[in-house]
Amino acid sequence: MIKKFTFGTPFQTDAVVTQIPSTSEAFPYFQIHQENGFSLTYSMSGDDVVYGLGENMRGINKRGYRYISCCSDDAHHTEDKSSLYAAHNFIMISGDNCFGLFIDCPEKLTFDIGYTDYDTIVISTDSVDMDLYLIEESSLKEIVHSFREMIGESYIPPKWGLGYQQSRWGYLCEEDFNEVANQYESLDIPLESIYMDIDYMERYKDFTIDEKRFPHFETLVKDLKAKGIKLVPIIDAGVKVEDGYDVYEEGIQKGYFCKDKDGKPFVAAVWPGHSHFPDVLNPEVRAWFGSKYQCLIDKGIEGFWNDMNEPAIFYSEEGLKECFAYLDSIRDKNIGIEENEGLMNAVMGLANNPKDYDRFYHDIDGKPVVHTKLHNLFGYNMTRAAADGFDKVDETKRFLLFSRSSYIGMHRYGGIWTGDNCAWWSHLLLNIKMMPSLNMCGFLYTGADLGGFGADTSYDLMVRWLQFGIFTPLMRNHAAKDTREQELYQFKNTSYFRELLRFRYSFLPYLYSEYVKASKNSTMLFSPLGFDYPEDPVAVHTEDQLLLGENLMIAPVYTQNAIGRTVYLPEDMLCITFSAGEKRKMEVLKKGHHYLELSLEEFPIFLRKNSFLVLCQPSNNTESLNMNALEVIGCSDGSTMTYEYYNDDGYTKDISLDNASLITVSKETGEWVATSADDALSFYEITIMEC
Ligand code: MIG
Repeated sequence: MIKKFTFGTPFQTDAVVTQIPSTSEAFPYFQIHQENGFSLTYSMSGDDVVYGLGENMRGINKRGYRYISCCSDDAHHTEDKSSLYAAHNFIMISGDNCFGLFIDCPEKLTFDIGYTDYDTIVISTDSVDMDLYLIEESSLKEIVHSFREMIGESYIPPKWGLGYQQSRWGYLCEEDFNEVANQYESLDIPLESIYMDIDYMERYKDFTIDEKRFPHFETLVKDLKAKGIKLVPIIDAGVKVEDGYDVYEEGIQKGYFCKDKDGKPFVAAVWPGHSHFPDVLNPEVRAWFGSKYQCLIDKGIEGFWNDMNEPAIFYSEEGLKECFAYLDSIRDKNIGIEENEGLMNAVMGLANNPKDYDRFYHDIDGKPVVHTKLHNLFGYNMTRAAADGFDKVDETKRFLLFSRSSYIGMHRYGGIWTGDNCAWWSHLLLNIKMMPSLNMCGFLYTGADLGGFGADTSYDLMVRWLQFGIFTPLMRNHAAKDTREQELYQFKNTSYFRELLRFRYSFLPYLYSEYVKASKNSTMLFSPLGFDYPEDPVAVHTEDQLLLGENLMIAPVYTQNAIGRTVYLPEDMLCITFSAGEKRKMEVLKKGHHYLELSLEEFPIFLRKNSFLVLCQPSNNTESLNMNALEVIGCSDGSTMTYEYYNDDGYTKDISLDNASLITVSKETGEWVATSADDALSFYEITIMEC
């Protein structure tokens, strides 16, 4: 049951697809204060658990800290940070009361979840314009289900988007891309795509290609495609100010850029230097910006990543003036503590200065609205522009698309990656904990920069990170300029990586099937244990293990030099220890805690009782993967088991669970057999353990 409560005059964000009339009932559970902005206060009981907030720092249970929804380009997300690149204003409280709350408000919002006072939640904003959706159901799973139905189906990528992807900021020219492709090919390591970071563009101008460094762009795209490798270019939010550059000139002519207070196009500096932001909140501008992607699609490109769309700003002209004015004021001073602090703030505060968001305006139905009021919608609408543009090119085809910044609603148009993490063990753990929170908010196509973006990675971190990454839909190894090279062929033990990635491909029948079901049925792909075992307090407070789809649990190793880890089983389960793709050990373990020995090469998966996993023969590429010939592994007490298996061509948008096949595994005259009414399916190996 969902109720909508409207305060002030909210901006229509299109986050929600089912229209619900606002109720005039009083808003329950919370105390509302409307002086000095707006705030909602809720008293938690002793063991309330708070879920949600999507892309954010800290745990799955958000209690004890303060989070700020304000899309931020912060490349140093240490534990003390409160905002990342997204604003996902959905929380669920589980305790004496159990409900979900979505705050549809694109301004900065603060969620104090027991930070100031451990037993109190205070949600606050500067203004009063918002829609609140209160979702009351009998379980957390049902709350998520209702919420996700309301916000619409999650984006489903083309199947190749689930393959292994390689990226690095620093591939400069055609030779670099060929080199990556050739290295992977010669070592026989799977590779599905290579990402083009900002250096492919002509001086960082969107929708251009540097012809000196890419003299045969179309041939490059074609040749790599022939090897099963797709190129995925980046698109930045800022459009370079430069006479003669068509995107700039058209945008100026039609008045499509965000304006400053005097009505002139607002100048912000980003990669290309002085730039303007397309006013993507305006539908006409969205259609225009989205149509620009076609020039690359015409050259054979089938996927994109949208970056810098918080939007990130290195400095504004006014901000820079203020900075220089301050520097002038201390020029002849003997710099002591105060001036030193001022000096640091003046320079360091130039980039992503919140004051700049007050300095430009969107055209909303002919009226200027200051960016601050709508801040969290920019990346969402840039990505929506791209998705709508792809539909105009070919509405039957799935394109790969993900964004850095996002707001709930964007999950229908594309995925997100989780931004500039670091090659730190703590960020591997953060990656694990963030996945279910993202799924709650509709973001299924998501993943982190595997191996870490900033800082130099290490072999063991890469191994452990990939042992988790093989389960995340967006599986991309990406690194920053000037860091240690981390393509998998840079390490000694390439055969291990080959087998590990090949395992990912054998796992795709299950992952793809569960992904599509999660999108179509509005369910979680990764969920916290507490969603399925709400009565088990240990399960509820376990944050380093996740359920994956309906049958699996994973428990990644995320610490340096570990030779094993403790795992909590909320019920008896079949534990399979893999070394890359090889099954080392299979045993049924009892409910409770277990210490598992796991060498660097090994990782475990766990199957729930009376369920099975479908795998296929590995391959180096989704195109050559046969997802119709299946291996079945499971555990049963003798009962017959069924699984709804979904598969398709991976390219068209015609996706319906009506086309799923039911697989039945039953014991007949002492032997386990797998059957399906779908003649296309065959089963080459069946292993069922008694449990
Ligand atoms: O300010 O395009 O998060 O993935 O490699 C850095 C260069 C801009 C930030 C993205 C990162 C990308 C980088 N970009």
